[in-house]
Amino acid sequence: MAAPGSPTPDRSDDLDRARDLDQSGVAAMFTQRLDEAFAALGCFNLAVFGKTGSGKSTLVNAIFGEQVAQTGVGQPVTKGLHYHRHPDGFLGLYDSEGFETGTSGDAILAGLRQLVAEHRTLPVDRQIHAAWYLVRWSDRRLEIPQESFITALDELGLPVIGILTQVPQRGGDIHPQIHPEAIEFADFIASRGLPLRPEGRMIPTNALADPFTGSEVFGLDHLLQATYQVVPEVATAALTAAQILDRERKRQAARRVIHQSVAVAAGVGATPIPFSDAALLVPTQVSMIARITAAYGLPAGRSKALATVASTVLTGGATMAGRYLVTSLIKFVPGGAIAGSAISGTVAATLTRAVGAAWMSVCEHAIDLEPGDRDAFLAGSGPRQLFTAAMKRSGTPDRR
Ligand SMILES: Nc1nc2c(ncn2[C@@H]2O[C@H](COP(=O)(O)OP(=O)(O)OP(=O)(O)O)[C@@H](O)[C@H]2O)c(=O)[nH]1
Ligand SMILES: [Mg+2]
Repeated sequence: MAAPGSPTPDRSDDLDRARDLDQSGVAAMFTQRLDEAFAALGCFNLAVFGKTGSGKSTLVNAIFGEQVAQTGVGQPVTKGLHYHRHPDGFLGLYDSEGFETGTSGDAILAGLRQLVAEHRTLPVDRQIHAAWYLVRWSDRRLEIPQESFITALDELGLPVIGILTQVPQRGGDIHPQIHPEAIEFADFIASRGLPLRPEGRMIPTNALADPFTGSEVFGLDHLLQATYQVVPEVATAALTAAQILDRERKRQAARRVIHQSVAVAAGVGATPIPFSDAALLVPTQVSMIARITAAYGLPAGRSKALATVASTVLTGGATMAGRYLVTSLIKFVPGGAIAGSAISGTVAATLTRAVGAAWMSVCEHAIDLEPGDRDAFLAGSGPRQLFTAAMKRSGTPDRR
C-alpha cells in the first residue's frame, strides 16, 4: 500500500479506497484532513504589552476578531502575563493585563526572560514571534521604565512593534488628518532611538470609531503589515488564517493550495483515468478544500457543519458510490463531458481548479458572516448553491 503523500500512489489501492467513499466517507475524510490542515498551519504567538487601558484588548479584537478575548482571562504563564489560545489553535496571545510601569514591569520582564529561555528549546511555532508595545497617545509621555521595557524586549530577541493607540483622525482615507499632537508625540518617541520596528517609529492607530469626535478607524492594516514583516516564515500561514483584515493574503494562500492540488490531479490524470475511476481524484480534492478552509481560518470548531457541506458539494448531495463524486462535477468542465471514455490530465486539472475556486467562494461568503449567521449558512442549502453557481461559471468558456 502506498504511504500517504507518496509521489507514486498505488492506483489500485487508492481506487478501492476512493470508490468506497460515500457521502459520509467523504465527510469523515474531510474532518480528518481539516484537522491535519489546521495542525499544519502551526501557531502565531504574539505578546501584547502596554499600560492598563492603552487598548490592548480592543486592538487584538480589531485585528483577530472577538474570539481570543472571549476565551476569558486566559492561563497565567508568569507574573502579570496570561496566555490565551484561540480555539482553533492558530493564534496564541500573551496578554499583560493590568500591566503598569516600574516594579510590576520588572516582575513581568523577569518572568518573560525565563519564559523565552524555556521556549528556545521548543519548536519555533511555540515561541513568541512578535511583541506589540502600546502607548496611548493622550498620555503624551513615554516614561523611562517604558523605554527600558521596550529595550529589554528587544534584547530578549523579540521584534517589538510600537503602537500609538486611540489617536484621533478625521478626513477619511482621502484627506486623512491625524491629530497634530499625536504626530508630535510620535516624532518625539522616534527621536529616542528605541529598537522599534519598523524604522524606530510608533505606528499611529485608532481601533474604534468614535461618532462623537468623528474619529475613524485607521492604521490597523499598517500594523498588520509591519507584523508580517517581523514574523518568521514558519508562523506566516497561521497569522494569515488568524487575522481578519487582509483578505488578499487569505486568497493567495488558498490559491497556492489550489495550485499544488491541480499539479497532483494532473499527475493522477497523466495516464488518462476511465470515467469509472474518476473517484481517484476525490482524495486530492477533499484535501484541497480542507486546506483552503484552514487557510481562510474558518472555524475548526464548526468542522462537523463544514464536513457536511464539503461532502454535499463533492457528492452532489446524494449518498452514492464514489465514482459518482467526480463524474457529477465533470459536466462543468469545458470539454470534460465530451472527452470520451477517459479523464485526461488536463481535464483532471481543470476540474480540480474549478472545485478549488468554487470552494473559495463558499469560504469567502462564510467568513464575512457573524458567527451565528455563519452557522445558519453552513447548515442550509446556501453553500451548495454558491458552490454550484461558481462551478457553472468556471465551466462556461469565456467567449469575450
Ligand atoms: N476611541 C477609541 N477607544 C479605544 C481604543 N482602544 C481602546 N479604547 C477604549 O479604551 C478602553 C480600554 O481599552 P482596552 O482595550 O480594554 O484596554 P486594555 O489595554 O486591554 O486594558 P487592560 O485589559 O485593563 O490592561 C475601552 O473603553 C476601549 O473601548 C481606540 O483605538 N479608540
Ligand atoms: Mg485588556
